[in-house]
Amino acid sequence: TRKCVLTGRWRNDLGSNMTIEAVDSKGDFSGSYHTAVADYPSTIKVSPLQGSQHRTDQNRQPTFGFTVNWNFSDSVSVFTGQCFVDEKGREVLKTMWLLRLCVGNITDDWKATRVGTNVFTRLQPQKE
Ligand code: B9F
Repeated sequence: TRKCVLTGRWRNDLGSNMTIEAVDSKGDFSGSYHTAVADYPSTIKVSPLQGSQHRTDQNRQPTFGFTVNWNFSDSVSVFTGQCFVDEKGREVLKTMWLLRLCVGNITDDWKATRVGTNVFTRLQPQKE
């Protein structure tokens, strides 16, 4: 099987787009995230992401995590997942996320974290 590479442009099942820049020798990467959904869609802005991939070059289907700092709200999301190559040779990122909302009082902490899953596929599939 070919190697799954994080660098590039991706779209998820919600229609959100993200771009991941080069992964460095430590596995660190940065990028940008354009969410397709928000409570007030008119306020959406492309937001920065920072991530880390496990053991660069050691694994053909690497695990990774990244943080998105939503610059149009006071919330933060973290994603973790694995980069797979499916049976048709297409790269797929299977992820889970936590979205932390900012609440005004510690008594509201219980309702401040949302959880979900997202599946990303490459926007412009690369040839062999
Ligand atoms: O809409 C979110 C937000 C947080 C506080 C006010 C607005 C920020 C964008 C989150 C995008 C999530 C989804 N997009 C995606 O691609 S991150 C996980 C999902 N995957 C609305 C009001 C309170 C919480 C959400 Fe808010």
